[in-house]
Amino acid sequence: MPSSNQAFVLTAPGPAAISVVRITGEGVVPFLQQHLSSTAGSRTLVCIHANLHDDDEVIDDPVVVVHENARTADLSLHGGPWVVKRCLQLLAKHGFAVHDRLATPLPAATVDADDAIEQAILQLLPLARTELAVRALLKQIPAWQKLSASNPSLNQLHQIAADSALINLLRLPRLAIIGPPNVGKSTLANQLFAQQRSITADLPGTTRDWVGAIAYIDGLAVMLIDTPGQRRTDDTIEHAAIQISHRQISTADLVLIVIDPDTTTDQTRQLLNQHPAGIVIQNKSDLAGSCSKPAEQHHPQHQVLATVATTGHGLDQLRLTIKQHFGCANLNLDQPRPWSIDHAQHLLNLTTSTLDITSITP
Ligand SMILES: Nc1nc2c(ncn2[C@@H]2O[C@H](COP(=O)(O)OP(=O)(O)OP(=O)(O)O)[C@@H](O)[C@H]2O)c(=O)[nH]1
Ligand SMILES: [Mg+2]
Repeated sequence: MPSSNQAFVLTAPGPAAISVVRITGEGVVPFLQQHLSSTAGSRTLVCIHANLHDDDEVIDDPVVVVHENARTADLSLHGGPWVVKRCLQLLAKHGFAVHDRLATPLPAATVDADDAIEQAILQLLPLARTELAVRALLKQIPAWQKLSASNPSLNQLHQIAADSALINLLRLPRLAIIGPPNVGKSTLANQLFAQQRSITADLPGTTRDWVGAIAYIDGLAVMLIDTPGQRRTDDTIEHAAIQISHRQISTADLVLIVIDPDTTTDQTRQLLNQHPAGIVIQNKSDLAGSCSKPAEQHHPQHQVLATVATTGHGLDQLRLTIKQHFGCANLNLDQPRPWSIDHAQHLLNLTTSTLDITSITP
C-alpha cells in the first residue's frame, strides 16, 4: 500500500451524531472494496450506504461519498468515539497515516477548492469566529481572483501587504485591561465579555488571578485579559498574582489602561510610561469631580476615552476604538488583503510583476 494514503478526521473530537473521516490516496478504492459490504470499489460510484466491516465484525454503516478522482472518499460514520477509533484502527492497519486532530491552516487534502486562492482561504476558514470574519475571508476569493487577472503592479501588492485587518480578524489579538485597584477594570471587562465573567466588588484587590476569555468586539474576536489591580502589597498571594499577570500584559497586542479620572498616582504614571501605545480609559467618569481636567491635559501622548462601566456609557466608542486599532472598523470587504503574516511577507518578497493566481499565495 503506498505510504501517501492519509486519513483525516474532519469533525471535532468528542461524541457527536456524525463523524466524518476523509481518506485520500491510491489505497482508497482497495480499502473500500475490501471493507464495504456492497458495491464497493466501483469507480463510477459517488455515494453509497453500506456496512463497514473488518472481516466478520461490522463496525458501522457509514454513508460513503467517493470523489470523482476515486482518490478521495468521505466516510460519514456514526459519531460515537468507539466507532471512530475502530475505523481509524482499520485504516492504520491498511497503511493510512491517521490525523485525528487537525490544526489550522487545515491540511490541503481536507478542503475542496478550484484554485490556489480558494484553497488557501478554505484552509483558514475554521479560524473565522464571527460573521464578519467569515464574510471578510470568503470575499477574498473573488477579490484576489479579480486582482490577479488585472496584472497588479508590485507597488500595489506591497501596499496591500500593509493591511492587517484580515490577519487580526483571524488571529485572536490579545488585549489586556490593566490599572490600579478598584478603578472598574473587571466591570469594564464584563461589559466587553457581555457576561459576568470577572468578580467585581468595591474592594481593592478583588481580582487575584488574571481572567482570560474570548470577547467579541462587533465582529472582531479578541482574547481579553482582565488583570489584578497593580499595586505594592504585603499580601503574598496578591503579590504573586500581580507578578504572574505581568507576563500576560507583556504579550498583549493592545493594553487598555483604566484609571481613576481624579487621581493620578505615581503608580498610574508608571503604567502610562510603560505603555505609551495603550488606550487610556478614564472610568467612573460619572463620579469625576469638578476639578478634573480634560483628559488630553493629563495624558497628552495617549488616546483617552471616558467610560462608566456600570452603565455601559462610552462602551460603543471603546469598541470602535479597539476595532480601529486593529484596522477592522468600516472594512471594505471587496478589497484584497493578506490573510496571514506569512502571506503579507510573501507579498513583500515578490520581485516580479508578472503574477498568476498561484504566485500570490505563500
Ligand atoms: N460609579 C461607578 N462605579 C463603578 C464604575 N465601574 C465600576 N464601578 C464600581 O467600582 C467597584 C470596583 O469595580 P471592579 O470592576 O471590581 O474594579 P477592579 O478595577 O476590577 O478592582 P480590582 O480587581 O480590585 O483591581 C465596584 O463596586 C463597581 O461596581 C463606574 O464607571 N462608575
Ligand atoms: Mg478586578
